[in-house]
Amino acid sequence: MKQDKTQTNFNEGLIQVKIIFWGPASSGKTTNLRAIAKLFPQNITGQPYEVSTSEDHTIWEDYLAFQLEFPPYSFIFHIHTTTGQKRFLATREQVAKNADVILFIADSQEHRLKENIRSYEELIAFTENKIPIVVEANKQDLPNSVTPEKLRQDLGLPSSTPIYGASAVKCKGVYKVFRDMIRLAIRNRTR
Ligand SMILES: Nc1nc2c(ncn2[C@@H]2O[C@H](COP(=O)(O)OP(=O)(O)O)[C@@H](O)[C@H]2O)c(=O)[nH]1
Ligand SMILES: [Mg+2]
Repeated sequence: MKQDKTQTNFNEGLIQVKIIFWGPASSGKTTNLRAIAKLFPQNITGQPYEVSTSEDHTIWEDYLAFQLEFPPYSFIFHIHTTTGQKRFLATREQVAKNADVILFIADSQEHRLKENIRSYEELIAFTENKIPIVVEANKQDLPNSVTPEKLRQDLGLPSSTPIYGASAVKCKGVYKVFRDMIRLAIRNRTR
């Protein structure tokens, strides 16, 4: 029987890390989670789940656990996506509590700027600069998307916050984002 290592948190070498995907409705949070599962099928552990309404909106969260061996340590990254819809702020805050790193997934399409700003401001108010943030400018494959640099300016990102362009449906750029996110999460946990 395959051992479910998420249960063995009494193991000294096991480090559990919490990662949150945050962003406006339909920016691609669930799609990013699926892209990670597709890129690293051998690292997925436990049972991923998605909780959505009938219109395919995430109502509570999606979840995926990702395991990485780095002897003598073993990392388990618990990735939760929050619901992007405005009315679910309380849910978002509940899910995002005690996160080690937050990935803000923006929808790069020009007409989504206002929603990106609203969601980013809400995130900053929530984290109060205590949790590291990585930003993904998703949907770069669409012709009406703005560049990551333009989005950096529009969101007013501090220079210390990394931003990457990506297309989650095409699995492009996701690896780089994921790598950086893990780096920051581990640094946050071990400093
Ligand atoms: N063109 C394009 N569409 C995307 C991309 N990422 C997600 N989508 C689409 O955007 C819609 C919302 O994505 P979803 O992952 O459900 O968004 P969520 O509400 O943030 O979880 C879906 O129709 C996705 O197929 C992308 O990189 N490019
Ligand atoms: Mg979703």
